[in-house]
This record gives sequence, structure tokens and C-alpha cells, in this order.
Amino acid sequence: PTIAAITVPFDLGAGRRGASKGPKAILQAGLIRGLQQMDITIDHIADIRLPDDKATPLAAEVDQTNLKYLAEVLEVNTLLAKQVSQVVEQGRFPLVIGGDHSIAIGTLAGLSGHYQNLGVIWIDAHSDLNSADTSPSGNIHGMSLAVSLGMGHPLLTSIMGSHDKVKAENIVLIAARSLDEGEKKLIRSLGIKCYTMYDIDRKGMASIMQDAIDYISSKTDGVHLSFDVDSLDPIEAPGTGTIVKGGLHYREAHLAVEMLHEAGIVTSAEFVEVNPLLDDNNKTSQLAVGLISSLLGKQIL
Ligand code: DIR
Ligand code: MN
Ligand code: MN
Ligand code: MN
Repeated sequence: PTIAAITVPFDLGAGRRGASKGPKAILQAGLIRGLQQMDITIDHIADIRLPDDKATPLAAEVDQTNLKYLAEVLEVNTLLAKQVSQVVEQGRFPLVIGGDHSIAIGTLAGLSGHYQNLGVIWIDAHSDLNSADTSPSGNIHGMSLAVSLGMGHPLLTSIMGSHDKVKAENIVLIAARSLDEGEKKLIRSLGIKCYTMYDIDRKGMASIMQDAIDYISSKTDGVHLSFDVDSLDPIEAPGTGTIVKGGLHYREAHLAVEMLHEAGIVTSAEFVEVNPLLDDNNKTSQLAVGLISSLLGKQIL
């Protein structure tokens, strides 16, 4: 299908500013041109942003919570969800480019109505399974997967309807190495499939990806890839807000998306947390372009 790129220059879900400049940097690193050279039709159909004349909406409703920028996160994700849903309806492949990882709330909400059993492959140093009471930061980008499971602020869990957007058994976490206590408990209690960096070191990326693909493709009717660039080692991806050492190497990350392409299971994707203000000569933007290209079929030979 044709690719519908949706950019989301938003960073209020993260603890530091700059991920809002990610989409522009990724486009300037040659995303569209590169894909066109692969004979892939990609249309940049939308740029989702808050109207800048707007005072905090819903302020009265949200001042009782420790979630930072809840009103803004709610607004941008509501707009994003509608756009993503429309793209799926049109039979196109939604490619969402962030922005911080709080935008997964809107992406998954927009996808959810179109699948009975949506699979989610979450490649991230973190699990983003916090809630108001477990979050050490109040930053909503650390809560987006929990919200999509129906656990979180009701204003966020009810975007596009109050159903759970994804089921715990249809999620696979890959590259985890920084989990908060509440997140660990949740992963265990819900039995969420979690391939940590330990597992990747122990068994190798090829084996982990094959397991993940087998696990998820057996029971889902669509698969969303949510790719946080902090899954990579800071040596490869310095331009992101919450680096954690001991991450994926360059080839491990490419192999992951190459195998996903080969498996042919991915029906939507998002790439998040590129922060050009922290980057080293656009290294992380260029990395994102390479990973997106590989996911969409670029091969070495
Ligand atoms: C941390 C960081 N677990 C939090 N999360 C990040 O604030 O909830 N997710 N950086 O990508
Ligand atoms: Mn994340
Ligand atoms: Mn992360
Ligand atoms: Mn390693």
C-alpha cells in the first residue's frame, strides 16, 4: 500500500524539550527522497500540532493531577487518533513520525477500531507502562503503553472510545533495560512478553526477533511497530532525551526491522524520541531514516 506519513512535532510528553524538532530533522535527513528511490509512494499527509493561539484547554479538569501537560497531550493525541484512523480506512499504511512517545496513545487509539486483535511490537529501552501512581517523573511519554491497555487517566484512556486499545497478550517488548518498579510488577502480573537486553545478549537478535514474530503473528490481525530510538545504544543514537547505555547495536536494530519486513506482518509504524537538540551531526535522524527504509523493504544487496 502507499505510505501516509503523519508528523507530530510534539514534546510536552517528555521531560526535556526538543523531540518536537524530530519530524523536521528526519525529513531533512532525506526520508521522502530515500523512499521514492525505492519506488515507494509516500505522501506526507498531515502535521499534527496544537493550535498555537490556544490557552491550556481543560485546565479546570486537569489541575488535580500530577501528569505533566495532560491537556496538551490529550489534545494532540485526539487529533492524531482521528488522522490515523482515517488513513487505515483509506487502505494506506500509517507511518507516524514523532515527537515524544506519548503520541503512541493517539496512534494506538486510531488503529484500535480497525482490528480485533492488534499486535504491538514496542522496541524501547523502557516499557512506558507507568501510571500516575507509579511514574517517577509525571512525564506522559513513560505512560503511553499503560494508557493503551486502559490503565491511566480517564481523559487519555477514552480517546476514540473507552475500550482498551490493545490487549496485554498481544504486546511484545524488545530491548528493555530501564524498568521502574511498578512497570516490572505490571509486566509480571499481566504476563507481557518482554525481551530484555539480557535476552538479546544471551540468544542473539535474530532468534529474539523470530520468537517475537512467531508469538505475535499467531494471534493478531494487524501489527503496529512502535520504535523508540532510545532502544539503540547511545553510541548509535545520542540524539534522544533519555539515553540508557547497553542498548541495541546498529546492526541489531536494522536486523529487527529487516526481519519485520521479511515477515510481512507490520501494518503501521511509528518512530519516536529523536531529539535534534541533543544529536551529534544529525546522526540519530539519519539512523531513523535508515531504520524506516529497512522496515519498508530496503535491502543491502
Ligand atoms: C521513565 C522514563 N520510565 C518515566 N521513560 C521513558 O519517566 O516513566 N520512556 N523515557 O521512553
Ligand atoms: Mn518510549
Ligand atoms: Mn524509551
Ligand atoms: Mn550488545
